[in-house]
Amino acid sequence: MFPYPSGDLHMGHVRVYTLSDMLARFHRMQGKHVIHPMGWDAFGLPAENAALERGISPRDWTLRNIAHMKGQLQLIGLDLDWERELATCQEEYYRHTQALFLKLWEKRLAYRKEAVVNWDPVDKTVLANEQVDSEGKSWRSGAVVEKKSLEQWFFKITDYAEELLAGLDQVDWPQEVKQMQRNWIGKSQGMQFTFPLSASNGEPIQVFTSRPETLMGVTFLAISPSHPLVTSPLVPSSNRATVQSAAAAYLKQQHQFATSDPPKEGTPLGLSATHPITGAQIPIYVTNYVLPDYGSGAVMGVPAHDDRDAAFAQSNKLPVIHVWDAESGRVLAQTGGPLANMSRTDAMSYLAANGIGQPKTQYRLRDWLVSRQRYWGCPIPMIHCPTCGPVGVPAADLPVRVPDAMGDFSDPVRLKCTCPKCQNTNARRDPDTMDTFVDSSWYFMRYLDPHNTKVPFSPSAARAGMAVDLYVGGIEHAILHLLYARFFTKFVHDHVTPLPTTEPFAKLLAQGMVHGKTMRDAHSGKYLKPHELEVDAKTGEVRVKSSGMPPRVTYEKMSKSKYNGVAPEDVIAAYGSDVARAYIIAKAPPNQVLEWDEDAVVGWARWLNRVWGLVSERVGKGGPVVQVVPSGHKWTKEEKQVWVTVNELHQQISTSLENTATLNTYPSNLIKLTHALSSFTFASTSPVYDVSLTRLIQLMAPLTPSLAQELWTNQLTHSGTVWDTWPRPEQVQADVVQVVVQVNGKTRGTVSVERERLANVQEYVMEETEIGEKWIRGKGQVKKVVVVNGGKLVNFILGK
Ligand code: ANZ
Ligand code: ZN
Repeated sequence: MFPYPSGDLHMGHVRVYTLSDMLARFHRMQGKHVIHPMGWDAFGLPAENAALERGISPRDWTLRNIAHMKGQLQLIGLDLDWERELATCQEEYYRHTQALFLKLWEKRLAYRKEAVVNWDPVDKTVLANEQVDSEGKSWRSGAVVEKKSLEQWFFKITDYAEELLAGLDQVDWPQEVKQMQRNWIGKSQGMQFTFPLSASNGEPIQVFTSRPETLMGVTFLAISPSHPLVTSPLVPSSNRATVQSAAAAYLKQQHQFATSDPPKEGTPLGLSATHPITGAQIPIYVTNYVLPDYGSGAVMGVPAHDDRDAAFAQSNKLPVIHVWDAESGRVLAQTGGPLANMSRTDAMSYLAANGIGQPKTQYRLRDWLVSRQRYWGCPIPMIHCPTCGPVGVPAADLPVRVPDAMGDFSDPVRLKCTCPKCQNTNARRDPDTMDTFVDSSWYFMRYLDPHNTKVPFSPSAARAGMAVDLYVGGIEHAILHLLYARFFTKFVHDHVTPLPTTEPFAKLLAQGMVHGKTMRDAHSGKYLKPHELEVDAKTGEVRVKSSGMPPRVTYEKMSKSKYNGVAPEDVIAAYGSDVARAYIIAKAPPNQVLEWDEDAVVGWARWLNRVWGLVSERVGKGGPVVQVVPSGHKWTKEEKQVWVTVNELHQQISTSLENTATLNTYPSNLIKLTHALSSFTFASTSPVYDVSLTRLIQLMAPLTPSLAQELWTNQLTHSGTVWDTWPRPEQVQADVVQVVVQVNGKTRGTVSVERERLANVQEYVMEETEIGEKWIRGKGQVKKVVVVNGGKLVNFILGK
C-alpha cells in the first residue's frame, strides 16, 4: 500500500516496506519477474491544513514531503522500481482518474443525487458513511457530524454487492478482513410486505423483514423519522405538531448515535394499517430506532421475537403475540393462522405464492458518495449546463486542473464555462473534487504502465500484470480502501479492459502496528518524558526521577503525546538499516503487534558483527572461498553434521519466506546457521565450510541486503552479485537420528542413534541407553514394541 506523504516516515512504514522488500528480493532471487513499485497517495486534507498553518501551498507541501520521504525510504535499503513511481496529485495521473470517472458516468455507474449527507462542520466537507465512526463523529476531525441536503456524486458500488461478496471466496486474505467486508456489505434475505393504510387510500407502508415467518406476531408498525408518512396530511391534525416535533428530535438522536443503541422511543401517528393476513388494525408509530436508509425505512413490529420491538412494546404497553417455536423451528399452531406448523422456508413459499409478500434481498452497503468540497483533490470532470444538465468534460480537455491558488475553489469566475454539448455560455464546472479513495482505487493498475499518456494503462499491461500477487498493508484499510479497490477492478474488467481476474489482490498480508515502549508514573498514570526518568547506575533499572519509583511500562501506539515514538532515521543512524530490518522481521509475526524495544535491537547488531567476523576470519586464512565441494572430497563427520544443519535451516527459511505467516522465524534461523558455522572447528580450510558460509550470506540477502552484498563482492570476492540466485536446499540424511522413546505411551526422552543402528533401534535403546536402564530394563515384561516413523519413535509396552 502506497503511503500518504505526511512528511516523515514512521516505524509502521518501515515495517510494511521491509516486508515487501524482503519478499520481492526473495522472489527475484528465484528468477521471477517481480514488480515492486512505490508511489504517493498525494491528495488529501492534511496538505490543506498544513497550507493554512504554514502559508505554503498544498502542492509545494506535498512535493516537498515526497522528496523528503523518498530519501528516507532509500535509507531502509529498499529495492524499489523507482521508474514506476507515481503520485496521485500529478496531472499525468489524475487526468486518468478523471477519464475513469467519465467512464463510470457513461456506464451510469456515476450519478448525481440530492442526498442527506454527513457534513463535517470542522473540516467543512461532506463525508462518506465509512468516514463516520460508530459515535457519529468524523474519522478525521473528530467533530460530531451533521446532516445536510446537497446534490452529490455517487458511484454505484451497490450494483456490485453480490460480486463483491462472492469474490471474497477466491482470495487468500485473513479471515477477519474478509468477514469485515462481508459484514459491511451486509446481505440479508427476507421479504417485503405491504400494509395498506386503514380508512384511507394513502400510500401503503412497505416493510422489509428478515423474519417473514413471524408475520402473524405483528402488533404495531414502526417508521423512521424521515419516512414520508410523518409529514403526510393523513396524520390527524390533533397529532401533527407532536408527531413532527418528535420526529425532528428522533432524527437528531439518530445523527448523534449513528449505530449505538439509545432507549427505544416512539410517538403514535394516530393512524393504523391493515394486517395483510388477519385484517387487524395495526397502530403506526414514528420511532427513533428505525433507520431511514435501510430497507424501506419501516418495520413490522414483532415484540415476541425481536429485542428492539420488545423494548418498544413494553414501554408503550403494546400486545405481544408469540408465533414462533425456536426449538422445533416451526410457527406455533395456536397463533400461526395459515402459517401454523410451517418452517421458515415453508412460510416464505406460502406468503410468496399467495401474493402476501415478495422475497427480497437487502444489502447494508450504500452507494459511494464521492463528492468532496475540497481544493486538494482530483477535480470532478463534469459541467453543469442549464439546458443539458450534467455533461462530461470532453476527453481532449482533460485534465481539469487543480487551480494554482487554494483561495476560494468555488470561485464563480473559475467555474464559469461553455457547455461542450450545446455551447450554452452559462454552464458551470462541478466545483468539487473526488474522495481521495478514488485515487487509490486504481493506482496498482497504473504501476503496470505508469507512463502511458493516452489511457490509464494498456490492456496488454493489465492482462500481463494483474492481479497483485501480494499486497502488504495495514489492517486499518480492511474495509474502505480494499472494498473500493475491488469495486474499481470489477468496473475496469467490465467496462475498460478485461482482466485475468476481477479480484485485485490475490494475497493480502495485513501487517500489525508498531507499538512504542511507554513509560507512565505508576501513581498518576501520567506519561513521562525521557528527562523525567533516570537509570540506576548499579542495577541498570529505570526509575522516575521525582519519586525514585519504577515507572509503569506498557506498549502503545506511538504518538507524540506519549513520548514513545521511535524515529526510523535515528535507529538507522545508530545501527544501520540491516539491523533495523532484521529486528523488525524477527520481533513478531507480520500480522501481529510489534513492540519496539530499543534494548533488543542491539542483539541484531551483534549478530551482523558475528557474521562479519566469520567472513573475515575465513578470508584471513587465505585461499579462494570455494562455492562447490569438489567431487572427490572426503567428508569428515563434522562436515557432514554441519551440512545437515545448514540444509535443514535453509529449508525452513525458504518455507517461511514462501508462507509469510512465520516470517519472524527467518532471522532467528539465520542466527542458528551462524552458530552452527561458529562452532565448526576445522584445522585448515574446508570446502564444506566455504560453501556453508557462502550459503549463509545468500540466505541473508533478502533480509540484510547491504551487508550481504558487501560480504559477497568485497570480502568473499565471489563473482556476480549476491542476488543472482536463491540456492536450493539439499535433502541430506543425518548420520545421527533423534529418536523419541516412550514407555506405555508416555514420552521418557530422546536419544541420538547412529543411522546404521536404526534397524535395531529397540535393542539399542533398551540395552545401551540411560533411558533403557531407568525405564525399561527390569521394569516389567516387554509385551510389545511399536516402532513408528522409520524408527524415529519407539514405544515399549510393558506388563507384569
Ligand atoms: C420483523 C422481525 C421479527 C424482524 C423478528 C427481526 C426479528 P437485517 O438482518 O440486518 O437485515 N429492520 C428493517 N428495516 C429497518 C430499518 N430501516 N431500521 C431498523 N430496523 C429495520 O435486519 C432486518 C430486520 O431489521 C428486519 O426484520 C426488521 O425487523 C428490522 F423476530 O422484521 B424484522
Ligand atoms: Zn448544454
